[in-house]
Amino acid sequence: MNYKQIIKNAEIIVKANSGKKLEDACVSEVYCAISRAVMAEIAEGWNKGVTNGKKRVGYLSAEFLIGRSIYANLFNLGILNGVKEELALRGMDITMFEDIEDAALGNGGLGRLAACYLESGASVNIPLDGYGIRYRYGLFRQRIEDGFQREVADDWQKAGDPWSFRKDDESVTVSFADYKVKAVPYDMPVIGYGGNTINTLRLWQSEEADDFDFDLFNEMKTQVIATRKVRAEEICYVLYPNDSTEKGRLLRLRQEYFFTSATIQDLVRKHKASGKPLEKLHESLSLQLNDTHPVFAIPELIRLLMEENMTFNKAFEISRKVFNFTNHTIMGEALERWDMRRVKKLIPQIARVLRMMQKHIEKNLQNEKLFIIKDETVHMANVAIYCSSATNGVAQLHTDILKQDTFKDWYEVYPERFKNVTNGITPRRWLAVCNEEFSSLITEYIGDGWQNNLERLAELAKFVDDEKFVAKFKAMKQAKKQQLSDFILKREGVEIPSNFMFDIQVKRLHEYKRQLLNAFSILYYYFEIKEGRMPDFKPTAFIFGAKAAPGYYNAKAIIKFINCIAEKVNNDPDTKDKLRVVFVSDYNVSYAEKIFCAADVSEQISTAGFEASGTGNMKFMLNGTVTLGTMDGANVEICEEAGKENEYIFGADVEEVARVKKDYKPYEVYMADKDLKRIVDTLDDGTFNDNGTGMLASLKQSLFGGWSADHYLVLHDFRSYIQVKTQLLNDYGSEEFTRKCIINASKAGKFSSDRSVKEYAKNIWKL
Ligand code: 26Q
Repeated sequence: MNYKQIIKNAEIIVKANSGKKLEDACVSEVYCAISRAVMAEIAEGWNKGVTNGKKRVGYLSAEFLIGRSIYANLFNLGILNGVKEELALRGMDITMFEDIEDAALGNGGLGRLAACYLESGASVNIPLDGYGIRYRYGLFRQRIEDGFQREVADDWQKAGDPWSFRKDDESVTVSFADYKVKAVPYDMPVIGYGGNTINTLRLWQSEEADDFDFDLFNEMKTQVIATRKVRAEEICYVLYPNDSTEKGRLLRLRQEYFFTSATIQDLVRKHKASGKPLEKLHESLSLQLNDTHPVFAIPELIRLLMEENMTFNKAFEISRKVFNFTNHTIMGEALERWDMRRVKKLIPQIARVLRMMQKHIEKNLQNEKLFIIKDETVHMANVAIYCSSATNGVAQLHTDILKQDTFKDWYEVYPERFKNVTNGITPRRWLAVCNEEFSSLITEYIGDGWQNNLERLAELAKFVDDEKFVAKFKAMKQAKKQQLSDFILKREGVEIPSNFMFDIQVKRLHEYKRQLLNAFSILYYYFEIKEGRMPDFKPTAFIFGAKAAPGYYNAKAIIKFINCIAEKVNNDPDTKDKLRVVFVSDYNVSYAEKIFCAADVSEQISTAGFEASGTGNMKFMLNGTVTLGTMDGANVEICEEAGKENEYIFGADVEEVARVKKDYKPYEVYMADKDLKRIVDTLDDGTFNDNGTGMLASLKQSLFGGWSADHYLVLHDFRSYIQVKTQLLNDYGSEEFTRKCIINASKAGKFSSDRSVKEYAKNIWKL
């Protein structure tokens, strides 16, 4: 693609829109103009891919955590540097687009995975399209006020949405019992590496079904007019900010049916238009269900096939061949269930199909452990497993747990349906674009080609003892740390010296992810240093980034706790030269791009058995960082690839967790360890002030009280964590440590999402 032409076209667009010269336009005008110029340029090639006769795959997901599109798109088209230079010639800096909001149409791992998979699909030339919801507001933006999280609406389209084409003529109608809405598709191009394949992310927006009713207007019933509009538009109003559960909310049910019905109607209509019989739908279509959120697509497809005069049994068989299901969470409370009375009230046409499915399973399996509906509750995961060809976990350990535990009864009946596909990340966004310094170093030593063949990073192993390479690697890391330090100073007003070790934990805030354990360790080192027991402690900065679900009280308490610790530690003259703590606000994809590449330590410390995979762990590894973690999720495979001796592993493994939980007495652990007791006591002994909310004290209580006291074994794993973390702190700065970092990057090849989507294509979609 000709970048000079793109800029020339952008100049014309700006002139047409505002009469201005490009260099006089504001950031959002330049952004929209360049994006639109690219859209014009790719339009033709984009439409080509859609018409080939082979099987296409739809990735159905309630979330796509896209982040910023402009840099990644320009990069994949091969014009990022060219555009940068052209802008510079006009006195503009391409980093100005950092003012453009992320498209944060997802919560965390599951949504970001969907975005990585689409990018990889296009990059390895797999016909993979995404289908989801065009939320008016994405994941809330986070402000930290006096150490507390406050949520602010995320108006992600503020600068416009130049990466979408609205396709009015492809709208469909979605029917609820009480009203109908129009679903309007907005198509975003998914540009693969090299720009050869462009797939589509189709996001549906809900609007009023009928045109504006003039009779009502004449009668001055404007209230009625407004109500209709609001009722339709509220469906896509906002992304649910919960990344585990959200029990029985009606609007969530509407969202799920809205986008799956629109998607299935759209696909069935296209299939019919192709002239092929619906009996052969599975030969040209596979659909991947990203967790249970899109599972209403199954009864919807059965319903539509039956409307075309197919029998239930036939419709079921075809649907079973079309669908596949990915589970992303082990935790029982995250398994979606809906009260059938609600389903019936809102979408009776779907309630009927679900009942037929229950009859079908009773007749065919006669196994009362396996059901679709039980006690008037529909279990969405069961719908998905029963009416699909494959169910997969997202890391080997996770898949093992699904087979042995979560879906044991299903596994016994359908062992061949259970598969593993370990997650991956796109090396374009998570290395090539976000870490130019490391990218050019890699290319200098092993040449190009690793960008779409990540296994080639293994060739770096040859240079772990090459002094020049090692020195350059260190300089690269130092440069990235300096950049992050500057950014944190600007954004948070906190000084993090770049010669400190950077120990980083960024991910959603959840008790099972154990940010609290990390916080406890900081207090441990704080007391040790303050009281002179650790004279050789190497200066360390502990960096956190996390959003808590707005209603998750303990998670919010942990944010406050970390901020209290930061204030204490950063301002204490006895420790400020050795310890810094910062909780960065509004952690998102764009912040992540600056953070992963600047880390010395990657904290992956979930209670074993609870983190399905993790993908942040892979982003750190790819950028040359060691993992301080438990044997959980994909950490296990990171150890397999890089060698356990190159990571810092601690704590109970899955077996030990099970053993300990049988007779766990957290209060005794606390009483028996005076350092630990002193640390835990800071939650309610007046060390910190939580503005009278009582949040910190109740956080302490959750470690002891009730049936689920210290459910995530924070106290149990504390000593093991401190021991390994202290070893790590000692190793930092040594040749040996740098070696481990480099080995990690060189062994990250497996974790490319190119590998993951190829496995889906071969083992699940059978392309
Ligand atoms: C469910 C019902 C109603 C509202 C919201 C939800 C909901 C939304 C998001 C439930 C769960 C999620 C997100 C789950 C998630 O992100 N899981 C993560 O998936 C990653 C990709 O596979 C894994 O790497 C992580 O280990 C897993 O936690």
